[in-house]
Amino acid sequence: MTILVYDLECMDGRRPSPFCWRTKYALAHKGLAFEARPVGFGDIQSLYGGAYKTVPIIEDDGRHVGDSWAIADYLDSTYPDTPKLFGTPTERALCRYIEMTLFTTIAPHLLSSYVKDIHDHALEKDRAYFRESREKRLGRTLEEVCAGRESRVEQAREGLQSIRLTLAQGQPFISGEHPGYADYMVAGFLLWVASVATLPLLRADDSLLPWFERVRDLYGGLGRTTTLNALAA
Ligand SMILES: N[C@@H](CCC(=O)N[C@@H](CS)C(=O)NCC(=O)O)C(=O)O
Repeated sequence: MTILVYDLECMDGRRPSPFCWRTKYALAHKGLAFEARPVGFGDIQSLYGGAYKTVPIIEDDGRHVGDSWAIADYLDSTYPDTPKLFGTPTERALCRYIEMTLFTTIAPHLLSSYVKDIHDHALEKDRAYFRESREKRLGRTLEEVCAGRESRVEQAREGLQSIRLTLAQGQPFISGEHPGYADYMVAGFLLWVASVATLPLLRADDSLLPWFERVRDLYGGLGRTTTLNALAA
């Protein structure tokens, strides 16, 4: 049985959503067959009678589940004989901590640096909605939000230092010897940026890059099934 995952689509085959990425990696981690079905921002409300405001959403054997964390929990409880995403409640809690760290140290800088790039790479039919909803949320035009973004890109780059230092402990993945949900969350953020960035986030010699390429190679090159701009320069 193939699991359907609704996956945010932008121009030219770009799949930018960091939350959809972690869900696709979660499915691959568990060895579950899935189809990533592209959906534009404006199409989400037409799914399942408007039950969800965001993607990812999965459909599995007639059941549908939204929100990346609820999906991860659903997959671990529904498929207990496949590799766990969260081996213990402690691992799950630590992954939540990593997510909150990403939300506080890098996400605001990334959003205020790349929100206009997301708009410019969105499907044409979605651009007016995207601009209006984000400008309402941010209280300024996208152009005003992104003005002077170089210093915030720098801050986001610095915000990734704890990940660099973790990988410098001699482990190939953030999760240790083997890739895990923490890797998928962080890689999801970088895939998001790389999908749309017109200003590269990382420097060409960033020690995160070998890890990032390693994660992109996983599961038959899952992280290579999307169009990317340059992440580093
Ligand atoms: N808490 C949700 C967040 C998902 C989310 O924010 N998805 C964005 C794409 S990255 C979305 O679908 N946005 C739709 C919209 O803004 O209309 C999760 O973890 O799945």
